[in-house]
Amino acid sequence: MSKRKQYAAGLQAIFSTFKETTLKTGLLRGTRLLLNLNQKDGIDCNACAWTDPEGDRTFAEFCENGAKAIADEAVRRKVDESFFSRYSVEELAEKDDKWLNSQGRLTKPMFLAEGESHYKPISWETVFRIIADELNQLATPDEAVFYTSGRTSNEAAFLYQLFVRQFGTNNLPDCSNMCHESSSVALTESIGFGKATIRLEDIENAELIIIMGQNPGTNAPRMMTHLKRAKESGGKIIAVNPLPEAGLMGFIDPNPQHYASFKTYALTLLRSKVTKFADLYLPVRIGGDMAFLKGLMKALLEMEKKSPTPILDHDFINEKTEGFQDFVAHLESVSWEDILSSSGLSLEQIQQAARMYAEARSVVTCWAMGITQHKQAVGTIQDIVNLHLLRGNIGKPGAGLCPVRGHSNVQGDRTMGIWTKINPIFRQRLEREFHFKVPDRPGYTTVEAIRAMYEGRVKVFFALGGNFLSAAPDTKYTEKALRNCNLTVQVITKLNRTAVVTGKKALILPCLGRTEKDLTGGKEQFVSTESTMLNVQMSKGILEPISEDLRSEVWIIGKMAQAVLKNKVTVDWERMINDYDLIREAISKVVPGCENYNHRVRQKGGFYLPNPPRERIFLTDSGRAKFIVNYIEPIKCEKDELLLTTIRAHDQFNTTIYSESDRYRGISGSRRVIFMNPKDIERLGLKEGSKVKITSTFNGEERSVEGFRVVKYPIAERCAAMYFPEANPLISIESVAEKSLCPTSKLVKVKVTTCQDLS
Ligand SMILES: Nc1nc2c(c(=O)[nH]1)N[C@H]1C(S)=C(S)[C@@H](COP(=O)(O)OP(=O)(O)OC[C@H]3O[C@@H](n4cnc5c(=O)[nH]c(N)nc54)[C@H](O)[C@@H]3O)O[C@H]1N2
Ligand SMILES: Nc1nc2c(c(=O)[nH]1)N[C@H]1C(S)=C(S)[C@@H](COP(=O)(O)OP(=O)(O)OC[C@H]3O[C@@H](n4cnc5c(=O)[nH]c(N)nc54)[C@H](O)[C@@H]3O)O[C@H]1N2
Ligand SMILES: [Mo]
Repeated sequence: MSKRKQYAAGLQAIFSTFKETTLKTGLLRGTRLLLNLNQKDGIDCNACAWTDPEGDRTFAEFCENGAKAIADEAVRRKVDESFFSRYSVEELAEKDDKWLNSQGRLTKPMFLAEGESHYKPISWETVFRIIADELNQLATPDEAVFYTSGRTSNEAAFLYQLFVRQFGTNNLPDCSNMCHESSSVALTESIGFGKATIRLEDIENAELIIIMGQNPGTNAPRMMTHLKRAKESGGKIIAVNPLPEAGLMGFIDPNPQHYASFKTYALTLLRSKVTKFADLYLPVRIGGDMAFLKGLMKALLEMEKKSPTPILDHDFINEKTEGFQDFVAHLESVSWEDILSSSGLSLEQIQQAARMYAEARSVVTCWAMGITQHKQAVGTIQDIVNLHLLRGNIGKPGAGLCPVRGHSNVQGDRTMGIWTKINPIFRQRLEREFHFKVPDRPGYTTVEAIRAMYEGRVKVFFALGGNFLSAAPDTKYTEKALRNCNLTVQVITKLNRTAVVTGKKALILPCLGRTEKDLTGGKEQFVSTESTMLNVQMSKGILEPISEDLRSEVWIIGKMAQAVLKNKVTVDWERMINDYDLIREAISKVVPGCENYNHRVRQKGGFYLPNPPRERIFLTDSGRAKFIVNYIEPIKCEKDELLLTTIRAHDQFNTTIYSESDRYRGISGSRRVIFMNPKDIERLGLKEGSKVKITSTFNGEERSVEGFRVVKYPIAERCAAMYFPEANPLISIESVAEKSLCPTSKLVKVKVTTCQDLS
């Protein structure tokens, strides 16, 4: 254990960056990679979806955690045939994700035949025969599920959904179903558009930035530079989070090119001169954000009644929105008592936030998983929109909504059609271009797919990236679901639990990562991705692939499509996989906003997709942005129950764990901890360091994990936090967000008791 940090980055971030890259990839290779990262013709960093700056870029357009992610992919250690003959699948299934990942890069396609104990090497040709045999003998195409994680490129994603829909199903769940699905659903209903309405310059020009349920210092570190610029031009920050995260409190910019001189840079680092971030930190109770937002809006209405001049933007409300009167009536009916008890905040804190909101001429709200992974996530996000509509804080400079997307291309994958539903224009164009009928039945989302596998309604599980088992809720249930399948297939770069907890048969298909050169079709290919602020850019790897048996995702999909669809083919898959420009031509014709894709993606810095709300155009049925009423459902807890949230440490990328430490929160040595408020520790008769069992109850069913250590932490009272994915066995498969079906990974009711068998 070390001291909890009060700011993010600084000297330690620089040390960590160079340690990670040089130790894992070597000094030269590591430096080459870093200098190439996020440059205009370089590699799009695979660590998060943050947007790159528009103008000139500095030589260091990376952050500590981007460096870790890139180094983790570019490791030189290999998992080869001998590894798989040494360990049976059963033995591998006993290992955790950290161990599996640390074995190195996968190098050969491997097959686990039915009844066998070990994976064996297999040729690519046989791979596609096995997949085709299995898929073509299903009673219906809906018995197969095709998952996507958000690192897949636009080109691969477009081809994948085309294949899956030609095969005959919309079963295209993705990691977004566990991530920002709530944002997409909420925003589409409210403003007719499911993405961010801002660009980087809006953050820098905002007079107020509200950061809710997001930990930027760890999960989007490049955002810190823009927050710092906003602060330097007089902007204020309100942080809403049950944990006082280091990156919300302050920042020391580690990029020398962001300073006027080397001297100021050196002095800032050496003297630890922190740029203070949060002007107001609100330790909201877990799940209390909707109550907080309603309180803030109610306070605004009360202020307006007393103020000689209007506080709300009535012109905007009249011209651009609908539902205002009903919404005001709703706010008036919500009691302060409910607001205060649900949010866990005081009236003064909420009123102060309201004053700051009213004083700011432009406001940006950013949010992430602390908001989306809740039962009432969609309603909460709609209240964020309502708040912005009240003062016209959308579609004007320095103002707007910013769901900060996670995986580096999760947003692009959705734009390219990875979705269990389909946009009508997209559908029409896809059918016309490729002469087939897209199936009507909406596909299974992630949670629905798990249930379907569990119940035997799905027999083949194919994953384009990701680590489904560890990422999904209800680990034991999901494990059974996967084991129920006839065939499970993982297109991955590194070993993970989903590759070793398998269906009756299983395939591991090793693919190229972003850092590697893609020479498919005998020429250097590039791919493209979309950032959280709708910037589409190319990405081109520079390293020699770690093994000659690796294939690109595009190649794997194209070959699979030919093997499975055989003579039903209406797409020239072979030409497309040999020349990605042809895929991009198809994207131009099918995907709205992607016209002339080949040309525009080659421009330095790429291009932006259309963003109607940024121009105050709302593509809802009425053409107006909607005030939508949602009601607070108070979360009732028993006396000895706590609300548990599951969070990421500084040394992990989702299910990929780099080390056992979490520097900013002062944790080292073990991730098996539970963060608790000192008062709760005392009230429950526990002690700092106690080894505990954590039990969740949902719909009368109990789930538990044990052997976790209590850590005293300034977390909001009656709240607790554990790391994802260690805590996933506690989340019931039935516990999902309304409308979006996102697992409620940030809201689990638990009891914490001392472990019987341990001191
Ligand atoms: N280095 C690194 N970068 C990443 C990732 C990674 O694992 N590592 N993952 C990527 C992905 S896929 C994603 S989606 C993003 C995730 O980025 P984040 O959403 O920042 O990640 P989480 O750790 O899940 O953090 C959620 C934050 O919400 C807070 N929180 C929890 N419950 C509540 C609540 O009820 N209300 C409020 N207001 N706050 C709450 C937590 O304290 C925490 O600060 O990051 C992306 N970038
Ligand atoms: N309890 C809890 N559960 C959560 C969350 C939470 O906050 N709490 N967060 C949820 C969120 S936001 C998300 S996005 C999901 C993440 O779910 P996933 O996206 O499924 O999981 P990852 O851990 O990102 O996937 C890592 C694996 O991807 C493979 N991989 C890496 N790079 C590439 C590549 O370039 N191509 C291919 N094909 N494979 C690659 C590697 O083999 C690696 O093992 O987890 C969700 N689960
Ligand atoms: Mo995510």
